[in-house]
Amino acid sequence: MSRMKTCLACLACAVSVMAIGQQPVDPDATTKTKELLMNLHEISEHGFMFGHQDDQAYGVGWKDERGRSDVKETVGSFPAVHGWDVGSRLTNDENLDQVKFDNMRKWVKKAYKMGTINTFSWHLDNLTTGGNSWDKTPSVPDLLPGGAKHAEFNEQLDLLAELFHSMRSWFQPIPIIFRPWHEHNGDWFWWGKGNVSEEDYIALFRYTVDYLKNEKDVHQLLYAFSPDRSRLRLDTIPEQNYLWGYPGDDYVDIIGIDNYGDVGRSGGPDSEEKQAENFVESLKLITRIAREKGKVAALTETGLEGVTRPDWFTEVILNPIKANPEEIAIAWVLVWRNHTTTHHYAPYPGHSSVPDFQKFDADSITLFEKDMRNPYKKGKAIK
Ligand code: BMA
Repeated sequence: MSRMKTCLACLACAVSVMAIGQQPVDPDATTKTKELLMNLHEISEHGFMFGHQDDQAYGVGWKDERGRSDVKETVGSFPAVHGWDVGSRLTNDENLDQVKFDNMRKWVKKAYKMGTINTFSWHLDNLTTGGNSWDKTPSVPDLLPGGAKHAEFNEQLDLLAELFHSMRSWFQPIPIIFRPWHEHNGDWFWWGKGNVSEEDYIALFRYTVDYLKNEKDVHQLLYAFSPDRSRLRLDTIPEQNYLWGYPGDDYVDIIGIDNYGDVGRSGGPDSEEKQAENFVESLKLITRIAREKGKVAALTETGLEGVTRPDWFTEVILNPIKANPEEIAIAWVLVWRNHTTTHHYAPYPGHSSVPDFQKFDADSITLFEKDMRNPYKKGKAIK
């Protein structure tokens, strides 16, 4: 059943690569966090989990209604991965998309208890200007030690650590995949290429990880790196291209990618065929890099706004992954939030993509909550 093809020519090497990869970057990670990482390796070789941003918080036409989820209401099961965001500032009581942090804590716990996984991104405001994440004014040097906004940045990190510490079940910290400073090879965030030097980006990533684990004793995190596919050249030296800003193997557990440009968006440079080809190439690329480094690969964000193609889930996502069982091994695919009838990435009841989404769910390689057992116990992740 395993699709693992790492270094078949040299079994000893493959074994040592796997062994390295099964240790999180935080040597003091909790046992459950360590076992989660091992399970992610295993899951990625068998199939992939379906993830959705803010799934329990709101959907199309509802908000804060107990037990609801557009995914559950279309396929009868919650997603296996729950995405959350801790922007814009942790000094507020809700995030940038009006999810109250108190509610988020509750939903994270529920996701954990259901045997599913939580992942966090961070659309932090630009602390230099007071603008949002999309304010491109350079800010990273201000955040680093010695910078004018360093104390303010530490305050945000302190609150983030406090939030993570408060995410517990039976007094035990809930493992979380943290994905800070995402899409940094694009120029749309203040931490993105063009608004930051590569050296400073790396320093920011490392400072964030070191501060949380060494200063704040947060030991329930796996760390994800997730460049954006649109700014990755796949034709020439894609590995090198992918690794722009890579903080190092000691700082990254998950080799991610965000990809909205190859999944049917119109108005871009590439034809539908070219997009499909690039989609596959980008997933092969992260699989290759993850295997070389002993890490886990994941499609950390994707989606077609409004799911305007009714067969999107099977034709654009599932079938291309299924067609490359040896070369694509990703642990999850996360689609973005369901906000309105025009800004949503998962189906909702009555939407034209529901029948296809049900087919996607029925396929044996896609994993939803109902397929999960206990991803925090080695070897017991899926049913
Ligand atoms: C974007 C949009 C915004 C949202 C932001 C952060 O893609 O969905 O509406 O505020 O992500 O979640």
